[in-house]
Amino acid sequence: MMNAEKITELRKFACDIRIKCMEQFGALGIGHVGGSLSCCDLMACLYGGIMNINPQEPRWEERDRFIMSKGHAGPAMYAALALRGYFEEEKLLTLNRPGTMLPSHTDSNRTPGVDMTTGSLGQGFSTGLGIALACRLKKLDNYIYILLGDGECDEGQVWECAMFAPAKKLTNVIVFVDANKLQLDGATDEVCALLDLRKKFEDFGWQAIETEDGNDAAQIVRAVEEAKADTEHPSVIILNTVKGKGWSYAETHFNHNMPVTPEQAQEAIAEIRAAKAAL
Ligand SMILES: Cc1ncc(C[n+]2csc(CCOP(=O)(O)OP(=O)(O)O)c2C)c(N)n1
Repeated sequence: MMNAEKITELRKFACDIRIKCMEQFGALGIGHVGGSLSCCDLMACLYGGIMNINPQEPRWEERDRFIMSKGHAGPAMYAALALRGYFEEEKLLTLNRPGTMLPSHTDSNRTPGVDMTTGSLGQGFSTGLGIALACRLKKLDNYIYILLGDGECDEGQVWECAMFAPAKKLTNVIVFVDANKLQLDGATDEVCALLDLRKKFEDFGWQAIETEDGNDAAQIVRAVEEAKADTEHPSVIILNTVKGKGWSYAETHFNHNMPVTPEQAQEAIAEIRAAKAAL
C-alpha cells in the first residue's frame, strides 16, 4: 500500500520521464512520441516503486523483470532507467545514433536494465512468459511485468500467449495493455477491432483488471495490488491511456513515429514542467 506522498512522488517521476523522452526525441529529430508518452506513468510506477530491482546490479537473479513488448516505446524505458541510475543521463541524447547503447527498440545486449530484446510486436509476450516459466522452475519469488500495445494485440502470437500463461499457471506474470486506442496507421478499432479485451482475457483464464485512467499513478498502483492479491491466475491490467499524454500537441494530432523539432521538444518540456509544478 503506497501513501499519498509516494503517489505524488510517482506522478513527479512520470513528468521527469516525459521530459527525458522529449529531450531524446528533440536531439534525434524524430521518435515514437505517442506510444512512449502514453506509458510514462506506468514506467514511473514500476521503476519508482513497484519493482524489486537494484540498478547497481542489473542482472541480479532474483530481480523483477520488465519486458517492453511494444519495443518502439524504448525511449520511455530508457528515461526511467537513466533516472534510476542504470546509466548516465547524457547517454539518452545518443538515442538511435550509430554505435549507441540506446537503439530505438529495446535491446538486452546493449542496455543495462533491459531484460529482453523486443521490437517485433507479440514476441516480447512470448519471451516474457518463457522468462516467467524459467523463474518459476528456479523457484524465484519475483514478478515478470510485460507491456503490450493495444495495436500489438492484433498479433496472433498474443493470443497463443493468452492461452499459455493460464495453462501453465504463471501467476508470477502481470501484463499491461497500453490501451491508447491508436496504432501505427489509425485507430485500433478501425484497423482490427479488439472488442471486449477484458472479457477476452477472462475467457482465456486470466484475472483481468481495467483502469479508467491508465495515466493515473494511483490507479496503476491499486491495479497491481489487486493483481497480486489473486494467487490463482496470471493478471492483465488494461490501462486506458492517451497516446502522446503530457504534450497537448501530440495528444491532439495523430502521431506514431513523428518528426520533432528542437522548438517542439522545448514546447513539450515547458508544458510538462508546468504540469509537474502544479502537483
Ligand atoms: C510484427 C510487427 N509488425 C509490425 C510492426 C510495425 N509496427 C511498429 S509499432 C506498430 C503499431 C503498434 O501499435 P500499438 O501496439 O497500439 O502501439 P502504441 O500505439 O502504444 O505505440 C506497428 C504496426 C512491428 N514492429 N512488428
